[in-house]
Amino acid sequence: MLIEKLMLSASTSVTSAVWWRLFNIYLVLSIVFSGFFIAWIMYLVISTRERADREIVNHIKPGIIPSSTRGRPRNVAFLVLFLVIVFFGLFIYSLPSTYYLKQVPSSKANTITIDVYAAQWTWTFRYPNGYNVTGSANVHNYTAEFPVNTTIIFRVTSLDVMHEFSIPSFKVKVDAFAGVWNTAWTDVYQQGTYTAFCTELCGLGHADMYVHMTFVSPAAYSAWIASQK
Ligand SMILES: [Cu+2]
Repeated sequence: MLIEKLMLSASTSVTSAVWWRLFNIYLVLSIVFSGFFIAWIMYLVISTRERADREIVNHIKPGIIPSSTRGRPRNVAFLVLFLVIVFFGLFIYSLPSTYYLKQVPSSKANTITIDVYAAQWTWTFRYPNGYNVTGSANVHNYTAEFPVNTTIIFRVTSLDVMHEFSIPSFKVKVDAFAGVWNTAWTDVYQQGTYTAFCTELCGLGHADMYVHMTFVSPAAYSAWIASQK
């Protein structure tokens, strides 16, 4: 469908697919409403251009507030009511998706939990078998693999200052605070290398604080993790 081709999306994961669906609805409504209002304002500007200056001069007198019955108050009331309905409609529509993304799945069979340690200025992944991988712009020759088609729960903490664990491709973003475990999750269905960034200014090396994550098939992941200690 044409509309689907026009939509912006990068559905590499369950979480980003939900995120993009919501984003595109906001995008389409924004274009439709702003287009309508711009067209309406242009129409009013053109259709009322001759009378405008005289009427306004007549209406503005020092110390006198113009009558509120001037114009079309009922139309304005309908418009405001309509916009309020749209606003709350979108708000309510967004709640299930927001809840879905924030709610870490607890009872899925195919799940692995990765502990993520932020530090100035590296990321360390701790796998379920205790294997650690540390990565950053200044750490070379590391490999951090993850399985696709698997629910991955990230438990995120910091060893020093405040950081934020962010994987833009999956729309995963969670604060990293010392002494606190925050969780985020995703389920990736496209193999490839993605990058997690720190998105909380955390000192001199902040810009170097990113780590590459390689998503491979579950079988390849199992073989890789089994060969690490
Ligand atoms: Cu940081």
